[in-house]
Amino acid sequence: MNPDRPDLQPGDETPTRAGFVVLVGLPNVGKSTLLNALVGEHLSIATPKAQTTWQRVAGIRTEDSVQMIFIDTPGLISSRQLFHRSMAIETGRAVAEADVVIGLLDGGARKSRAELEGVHDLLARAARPAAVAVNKADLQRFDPAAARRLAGDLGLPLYVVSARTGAGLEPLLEFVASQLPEGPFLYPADHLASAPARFFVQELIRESVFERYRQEIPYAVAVRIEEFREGEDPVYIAASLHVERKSQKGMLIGKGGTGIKSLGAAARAKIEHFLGRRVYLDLWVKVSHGWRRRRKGLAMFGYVVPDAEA
Ligand SMILES: Nc1nc2c(ncn2[C@@H]2O[C@H](COP(=O)(O)OP(=O)(O)OP(=O)(O)O)[C@@H](O)[C@H]2O)c(=O)[nH]1
Ligand SMILES: [Mg+2]
Repeated sequence: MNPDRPDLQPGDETPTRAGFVVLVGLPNVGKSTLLNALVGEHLSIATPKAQTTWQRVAGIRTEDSVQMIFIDTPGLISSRQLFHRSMAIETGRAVAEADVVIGLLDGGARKSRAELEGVHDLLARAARPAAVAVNKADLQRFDPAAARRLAGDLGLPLYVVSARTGAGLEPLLEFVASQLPEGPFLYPADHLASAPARFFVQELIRESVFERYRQEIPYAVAVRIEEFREGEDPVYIAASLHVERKSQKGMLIGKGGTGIKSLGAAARAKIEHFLGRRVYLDLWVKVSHGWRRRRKGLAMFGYVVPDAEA
């Protein structure tokens, strides 16, 4: 018997399907917003700034006999910087493990041919079922022409969606369900996420940093959860925020500590909503010199460490 389908008798089950559906695309096209819309929960942080997502984030959608594990990925960027290479490796690994790949484009922003080439090449090389989706259909300036060209060139189906309004998601979901391999569910049917709560807490703090600070600050801040005491009420959480330079520490803390105070209040509200519990949030700012440029720095925060270049 299928433990997730106690309503069915042996012999009369529709075979279950399950697998990984990877969302890839340029930065800021709405991959994280789409993952959240597909799962119905704010799991992956999404902000107006490019390169918000630094790691894979999984969100699980189970309906009837199909389990889709959507994987959000860092936006594709070609850059030799160590941390950008780390993110590109992360995205590449997700695609290598995918059962279905969705190449997402932004119908509200013009992109150069060179930029779109990266998406084209990735989808062409992926060698697995794939589709092109063009997002932000709710915008007045929406133009699907580039996405239509890309889908046409690759011989892939095209879906028009709005991650913000949820328009157009059903046909995309039907396509995904039809392409997934037959097999048992990989997670219990009521699970929405695979990462532990502390991962989401760390990300919600990063989201607050992205929303409240400008210029280089959001990109310089790594967050580490130092303590997470769920047995207490309110839940006690201590997190360290690591900047790259001493001057950034002052910018993060702000005059008389006002910056870090209001950051803490904003992040705490998000975390309380996510956990459905009251939270005491303790934030500490530290300097980890140039952490993004050092392999040790990336390892310290759990990011992929690229091999040394030949
Ligand atoms: N109008 C509109 N805006 C959207 C839609 N989907 C996403 N956005 C906005 O686009 C911006 C980027 O969204 P994200 O989901 O963070 O984009 P991403 O592709 O994950 O970006 P990276 O993590 O940087 O690669 C945010 O301001 C979103 O609110 C949509 O369907 N319509
Ligand atoms: Mg993202």
